[in-house]
Amino acid sequence: MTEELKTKLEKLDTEYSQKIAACADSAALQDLQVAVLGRKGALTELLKNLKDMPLEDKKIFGPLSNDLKNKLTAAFEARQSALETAQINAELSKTDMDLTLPARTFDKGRRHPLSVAQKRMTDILARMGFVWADGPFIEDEEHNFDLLNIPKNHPARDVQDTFFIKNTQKQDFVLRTHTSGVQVRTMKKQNPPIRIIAPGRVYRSDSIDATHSPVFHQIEGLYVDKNISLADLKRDLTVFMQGLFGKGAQVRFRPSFFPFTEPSVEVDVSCVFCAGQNAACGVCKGTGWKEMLGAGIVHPNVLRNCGIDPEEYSGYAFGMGMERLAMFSLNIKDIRAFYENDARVLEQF
Ligand code: 2NM
Repeated sequence: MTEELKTKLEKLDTEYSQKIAACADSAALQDLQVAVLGRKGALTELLKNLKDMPLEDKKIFGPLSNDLKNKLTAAFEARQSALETAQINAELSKTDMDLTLPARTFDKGRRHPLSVAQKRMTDILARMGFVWADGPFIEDEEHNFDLLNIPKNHPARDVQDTFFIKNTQKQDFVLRTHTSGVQVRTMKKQNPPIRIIAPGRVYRSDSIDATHSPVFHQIEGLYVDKNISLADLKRDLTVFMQGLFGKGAQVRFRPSFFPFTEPSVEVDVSCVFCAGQNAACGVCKGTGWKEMLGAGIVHPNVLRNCGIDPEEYSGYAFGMGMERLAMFSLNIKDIRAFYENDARVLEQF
C-alpha cells in the first residue's frame, strides 16, 4: 500500500513539475493547479485514502503528500510570476517607454507672501472688531482728495504723483492713491460707531526702485465713536503689532502731518530682529525702531464732510503699506521681489 502510494506521489510530482515548467499561459496554469490541488484534484483524491490507512502508513504518507503539496504550490506561484514578468516585458518591448528615466515632478503652489501678510493683518484686526470694507479702485477726485481735506494745490494731486483718468462729464477720475476713499464712503452712509479696515491695491505715479512701486497695497483702519483719542490709537496699534510681531513688540509715536488727521503721527515699531540690541542691525540701522505706518485723529473737516458731527464724535485712522510691513517681517530688501514672480524668490517665503 505505502509503496504503491509512494510511487503515485512520485509520478504526480514528475508529471506536474514538467507540466508547470512547460505551461506558457496563465489561464492554463490555473486549470493545471485545479487539476492537481483543487477539491477534486489528483493529489486531493490521493489524500482521501489517508484516513483509512494504518497509523504506520499515515506517518510516512502524511508528510510526503504534504511536502508535495507545498512543492507544487510554490512551483505554481513561481511560474505565475514568471509568466506575468514575461508578459510585462513583452508589452514594454513594443513601446518606446524608458523606465530608467526619473519621474516627472511638479511644483506645489503656495500663497503669495503679500497675500499671507494681508491675511495675517486682517485676521488680527477682525478679532479686534474691525469690519472689512471695500470700494472702487477707480475713484473720483471728491472721494480720493476733496472730502479728505486735501486741498486742490496739494502736491499729492499733481500728475507726477497720481494717475488721472480724464473725464469730461463732471470731474476727473483717479486710480485711488490710498484706500481712504473707502473710509469716506463708509462714513457718509453709516452712523458711528464705525470700526472698519480697508485693505487693497493702490496706485501712485512713482518710479520703480527698491522701496517704490506704482502699484502697491495698503491697509487702512478707522474707528469713529464718542471720545476716541490718541490713547485708543496707541493701545490698538500696540495690540495689533504685538499680534503681528509677538508680545515684546513696542509702538512709538512721532509727530507728523497729514491733511486728513490732526494731530498726525508717524508710528514706529521696535525692531523684531535686534530689539535695539545690535548697533550694526541692517534692518533698523541700530536705532531699534522701524517706521511702519502713519496715523492720527480724523480731522474735524473730514468728519463734517462725511456728515458726522465732530462735536459729538471723534475718530482715529491709520494707514500702512502692506509691502513695507511684509518686507520688514520677512526681511525682504527689494519691493520688486513681490511683483517679478520669480518662483525661486517666492518659494522662499
Ligand atoms: C494714513 C495716515 C493717517 C486715514 C485717514 C482716513 C480717513 F478717511 F478717516 F480720513 N483714512 N485713513 C489715514 C490717516 C491714513 O495713511 C498713512
